[in-house]
Amino acid sequence: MERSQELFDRAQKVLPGGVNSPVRAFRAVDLCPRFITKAQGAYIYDADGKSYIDYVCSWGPMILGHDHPVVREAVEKAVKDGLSFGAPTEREVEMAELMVELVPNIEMVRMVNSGTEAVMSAIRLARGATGRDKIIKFEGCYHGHSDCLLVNAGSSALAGGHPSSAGVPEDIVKHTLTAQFNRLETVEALLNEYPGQVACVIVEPVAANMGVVAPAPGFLEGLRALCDKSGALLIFDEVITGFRLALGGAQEYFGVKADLVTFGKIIGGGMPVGAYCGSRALMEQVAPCGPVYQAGTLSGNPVAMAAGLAQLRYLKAHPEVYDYIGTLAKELADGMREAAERHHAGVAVNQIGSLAAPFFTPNAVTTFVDAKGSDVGRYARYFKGMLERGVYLAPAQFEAMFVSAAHTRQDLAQTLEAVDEALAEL
Ligand code: HOZ
Repeated sequence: MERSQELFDRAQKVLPGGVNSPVRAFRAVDLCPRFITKAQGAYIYDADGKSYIDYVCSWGPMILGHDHPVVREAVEKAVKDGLSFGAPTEREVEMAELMVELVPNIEMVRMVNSGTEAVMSAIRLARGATGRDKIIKFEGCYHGHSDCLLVNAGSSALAGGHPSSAGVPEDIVKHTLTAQFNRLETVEALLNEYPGQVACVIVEPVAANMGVVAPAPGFLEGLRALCDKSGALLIFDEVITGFRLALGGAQEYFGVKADLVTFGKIIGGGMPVGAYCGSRALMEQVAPCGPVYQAGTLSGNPVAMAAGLAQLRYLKAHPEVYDYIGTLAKELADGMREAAERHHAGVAVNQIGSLAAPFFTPNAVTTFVDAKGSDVGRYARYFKGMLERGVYLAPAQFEAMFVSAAHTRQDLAQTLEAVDEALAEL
């Protein structure tokens, strides 16, 4: 750990908290972050030469594992032709065509550079298209760090104890209304309180920034019905679920139609990308077709498009990936539950598709209130135990575990051995 510590000491002098994104600082687990030098398959390697089975997977996009040859070769080839043109390329068209083919209910795509940008732009579009200002989000759901969405947010905003941010004008967040995930009645109440004023309801179809919480049966369908009734648009933030729960994302997995869908890192195969998508009628409200302005020099970047296209084409050609990662995640969750029972650890494990999360509470976790009941101190001790045994988890309770196609049953067995020992130590 000496080299990581040395780098962290240097980093803290020139980067706030020593990092470029708060969760990486390991504050929620009170440790020195591991500085990563390389990654391969299911493993990441730190600056001290230690390897870890990686369940962060760059927060989701490495669904095929790190350094997948198909993605790497596509990037190497693209780099030779130039890094950025600020002009249209054929690859952007191919990428949008593929997304329209794979994702239900979308006809057009606008590429951006991150999930934050995608969601921020989708909200603007929803407001522009409906002529309404208010939006409804869910407590503990995280949609990136744009002003109007940093209200009662999840992820590291929550782990750091600042679910809403300083520097966000009250005038802006007065339009952000907060409901409770899996509590349809809280959405209905807000829509009744502000009739004809809500532009959109935005939801992570699987809440994956408060740990992992699946939608209760009927919840997403209920949101759809409430949106239809009130004239609000339904936005699925699929930054985490997109191309991960299924090739067509949460819309396909749950059979519920969204009006706008946002994607993030996974469509870049590890490169910085995001996108928002919807019907032609909605998307043609965006500049240069319509009055909703949004732009970006690096949007549709040729190298990022090459990486994303390679990954999505691979997923399309290998649908068995979804069965594999889903089965592996289920075995992982079952094994974690068994270990928790063996040690009377009082741990609830949620899993859906290739996403999983343990909560350090004996109670079932189906809402944000339940998730907040987790003992974060115990999570931190568990994290440390796992890290020491070569398993790299999210360094905060309110995040997800991601299983990739590169994880093997051997990795799983090793992980469960570590779980057993780490829980025994608690
Ligand atoms: N929960 C975040 C991604 N959805 C973690 C990534 C970060 O904050 O750096």
